[in-house]
Amino acid sequence: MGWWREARFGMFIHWGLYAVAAGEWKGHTTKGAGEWIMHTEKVPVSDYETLVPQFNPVKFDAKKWVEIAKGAGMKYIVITTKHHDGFSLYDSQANPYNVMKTPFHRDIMKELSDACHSQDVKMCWYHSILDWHYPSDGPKYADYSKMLHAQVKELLTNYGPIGIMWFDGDWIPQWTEEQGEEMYNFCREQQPSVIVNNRVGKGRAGMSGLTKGHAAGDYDTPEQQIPKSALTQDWETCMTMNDTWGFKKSDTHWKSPETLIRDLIDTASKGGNFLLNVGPTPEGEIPEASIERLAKMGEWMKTNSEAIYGTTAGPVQDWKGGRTTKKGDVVYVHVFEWPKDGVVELPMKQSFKTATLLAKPEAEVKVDQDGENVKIKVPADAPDPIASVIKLETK
Ligand code: FHN
Repeated sequence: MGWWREARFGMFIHWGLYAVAAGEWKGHTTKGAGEWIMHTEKVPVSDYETLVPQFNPVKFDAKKWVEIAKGAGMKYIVITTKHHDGFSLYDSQANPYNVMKTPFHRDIMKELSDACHSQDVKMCWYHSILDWHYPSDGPKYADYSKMLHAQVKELLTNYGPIGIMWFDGDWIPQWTEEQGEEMYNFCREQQPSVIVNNRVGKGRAGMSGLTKGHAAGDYDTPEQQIPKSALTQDWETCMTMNDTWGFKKSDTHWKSPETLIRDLIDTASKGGNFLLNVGPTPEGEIPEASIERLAKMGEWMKTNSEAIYGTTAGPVQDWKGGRTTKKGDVVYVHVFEWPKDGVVELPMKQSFKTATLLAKPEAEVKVDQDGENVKIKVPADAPDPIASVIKLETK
């Protein structure tokens, strides 16, 4: 888990036939998320398949997508190789319902994995156990499970080193914890160092993304929420930037850059990873609104990434002034509300020798300890209105 704990920040990509629908079906805007349109609008398989000849994302540019992720400070990319609609974005022998049957006729996963490997970004695969195109119930289920294993084998054999197998659609009754354990081992047989999330089995059953008791998988996957407090096991929050995972043209409910940066800090302050989603357009572009927000996050990370990468949960939790993260003896104080009296106060008995503003290392910052609290005397103005980081060192 070393690289994963170091990374702290990744890009989720939900892309597939549903991007062509863009959240609309026969002139009606779907209520649910873009990638659920086949189910929400009760689209028969044969009707949904009419999207196949329309999938031609001529503006797709793997190198550009990876540059955007890297520019935001993201260290890994998790992309939907197959979502619940059953359509695969790569040249699959196991699943003929795939991108090679579209006018685009290119192996998107090959192009993206090559771009990731050349830019030192970890390539990771999302793969749905639930499959609306291949009815995975009743006697046919054994055949489906064979196809599922064959796809996982392709994905872990043909595209170089893969960081994570990110399973989803785990809730279907036909899929059991035992099958999850077997699939976990199967993945590790293909690539011994691949990380597998807790949706490979029934790990997230019963609680919002937290593993109850023992279940297969290397980390927990809370979704659209950041746990209230630090967890003991490894975990990653996945989140949308608006309200949909797959592209939906009507969804312009974008979170602000401030919210997104503070969500990243909040997640890291509790020892978790932040997997932030983009839903590319039918033309193959990451939406402009997403690019703008990722660029703002990248600006903040350029100055402050040492307070995120490789950190663990901070020593002060539930602090109203902001958050804390930790790296060995160093404590990073992420100040959200800059103090009017020029003193940042933290309920900590520990003493520190030096305090440095990451955004203004030349600024004079004094740190004292009054027995109960650390008191940091800071300049009148916050160097960064969203989050200003103070690095506290003991030596
Ligand atoms: O149903 C999916 C949903 O479409 C999306 O992929 C999210 C992302 O984690 N996972 C499932 C809902 O939990």
